Amino acid sequence: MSHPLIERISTLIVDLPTIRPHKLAMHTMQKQTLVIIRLQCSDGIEGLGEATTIGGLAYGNESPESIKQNIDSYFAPLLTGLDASNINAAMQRLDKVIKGNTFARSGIESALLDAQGKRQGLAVSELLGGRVRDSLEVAWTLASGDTGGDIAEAEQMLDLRRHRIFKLKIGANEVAHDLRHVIAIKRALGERASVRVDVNQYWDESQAIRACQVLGDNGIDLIEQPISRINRAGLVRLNQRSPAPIMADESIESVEDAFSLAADGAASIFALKIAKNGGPRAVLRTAQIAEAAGIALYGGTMLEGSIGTLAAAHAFVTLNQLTWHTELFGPLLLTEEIVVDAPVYRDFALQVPRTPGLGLTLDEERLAFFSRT
Ligand code: MUC
Ligand code: MG
Repeated sequence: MSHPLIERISTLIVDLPTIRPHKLAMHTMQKQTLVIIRLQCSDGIEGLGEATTIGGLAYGNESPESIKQNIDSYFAPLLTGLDASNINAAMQRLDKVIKGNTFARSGIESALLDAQGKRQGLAVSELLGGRVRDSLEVAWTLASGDTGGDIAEAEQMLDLRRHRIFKLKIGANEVAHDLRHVIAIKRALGERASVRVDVNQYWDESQAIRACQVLGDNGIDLIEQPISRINRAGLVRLNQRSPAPIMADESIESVEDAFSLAADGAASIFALKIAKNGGPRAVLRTAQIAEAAGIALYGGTMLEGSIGTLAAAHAFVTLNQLTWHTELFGPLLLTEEIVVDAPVYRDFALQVPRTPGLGLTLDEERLAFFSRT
């Protein structure tokens, strides 16, 4: 039997507006930029992937422009002509000659999985060993920058039965100001919602010691990446003394990071992101490390559009326990779509399609309209 070959890999940068400014400690988003990957195979099947980050270089080591350039110049020539149905062989070829670049790698792995799923008539979750759930509860991030506005937004989400878990992005302001903001929101929502914070590494240990105590004492359920990923020893100490559990996000830039964090006891929850680990299969290796170490799991996002969001979702539905649920709300933050059928959100959860591959079809007209030329 002849194998389908990878014939061509093309990349497109797409800019989509957000529904409101999204204020993070390191960057205020007015739009999101997606890198869309189209992987054409000799059997006529096309695999779709997405490699997306936040705020150019504000979050990680790769920007949309560098992702596109690196895939075009380095990834595509290595992969062209390989067997499209052998994902292990293709990804190991990349491992051999390309260091890092997990965001780009994740987009490529997603596209290979999408193509193989379409070829075999299987959803990506089935290729990954089989799903144990059909939907994923999804948190919403309150990041309008205004306490009253955030409370109104949360109330609306509760009324719509869209979200009942809220993550607050803090760290840009004085600690005391941020703590007042968080406590006011928790008081307004009470037991109707789980309220969590993401500091995106903006505190130092001396600030975090007290702030974690105050947050825990005021009913905040989880504290994400309070200090720099560089200060591993500080994270270990915080994990031991904080009354609210500490989640590692930026600390995990690879599967190997996950292993050393687990070995050091630096967090009791891991934020899984396909982009940080190099794809839906790679993120499951991080999940396995966490499971072995007794670390709880959370399905994170880089605020991807529909393609990247479903690539992550297909991996997350295969997990045994997802104690802290997910934040796969990226498509809901955007005012526009580039796929024909947008992912469905219902009853606080994302419904993960059972159709072949990722379960998405590009809307060629919308894609062309929003693509950079
Ligand atoms: C992060 O650091 O977790 C996820 C949701 C959101 O609003 O920003 C991100 C990135
Ligand atoms: Mg985070």
